[in-house]
Amino acid sequence: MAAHVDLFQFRFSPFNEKARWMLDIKRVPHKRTSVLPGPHVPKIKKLTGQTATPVLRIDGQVIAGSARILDELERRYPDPMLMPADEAGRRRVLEIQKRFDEDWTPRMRRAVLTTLMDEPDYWARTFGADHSRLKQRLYALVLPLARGLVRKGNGITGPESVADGFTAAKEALDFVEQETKATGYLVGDRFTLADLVAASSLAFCCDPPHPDMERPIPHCRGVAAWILAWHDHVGVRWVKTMYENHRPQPMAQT
Ligand SMILES: N[C@@H](CCC(=O)N[C@@H](CS)C(=O)NCC(=O)O)C(=O)O
Repeated sequence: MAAHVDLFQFRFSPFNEKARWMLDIKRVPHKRTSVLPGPHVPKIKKLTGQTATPVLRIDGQVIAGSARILDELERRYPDPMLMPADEAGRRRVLEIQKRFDEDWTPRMRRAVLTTLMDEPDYWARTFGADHSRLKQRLYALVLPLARGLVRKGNGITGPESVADGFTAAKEALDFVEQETKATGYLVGDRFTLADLVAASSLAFCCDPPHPDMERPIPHCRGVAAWILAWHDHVGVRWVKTMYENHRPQPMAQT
């Protein structure tokens, strides 16, 4: 019998995109619950004892942390296989995932969140995309009160966080440009979990045309400037190619 699978997510978030992409590429029917940053705390804490998304519930087993979720989904659903068959390849994939998860993605996110915080209406339409316009409006009204919490929760210390986010994006895009030159992929000559992780993280440098990562249009000023900054980077072209060739439509059921 098919497993009962629930994903508790933030819309458009790169860590959540890893879990969505994995579920979709493995063709796992699932239900998504989009929680709003801030109000999400009690629900996610009750489920997991911590507050970060994504959270996967699969046949009653609750898993927090995108890397653990990907690991479990790869184990349960081996087709298509996203880990290399050889030990060295597997080690390299995990190394790349760790670099994105612990370094580049949080640094880029600080920059993006800083600009989004100046645009409460756009913030609410983005994270609240699955909610009513009325709920989005109310959320936008209370958001300015939560700025301090968002800064603290994401390690945003000041304008230097924005500059550092740009540096991180440049490092990560240069990395994929360099490492995919030979085969088009980060590890070996086929699509692996490393490509899924890198493209999920870098999607917010280009908003690839996919319902899970293309933010509401028109973009707010900060998002438009961020995307423009990376427009001509070869790494961005690579991200779009990964989305075109390897990112299926959502398997989510309502
Ligand atoms: N290391 C975690 C990081 C997850 C994370 O930072 N999630 C963010 C959204 S992108 C979040 O839910 N933040 C709110 C919170 O931590 O309360 C993972 O890989 O899942």
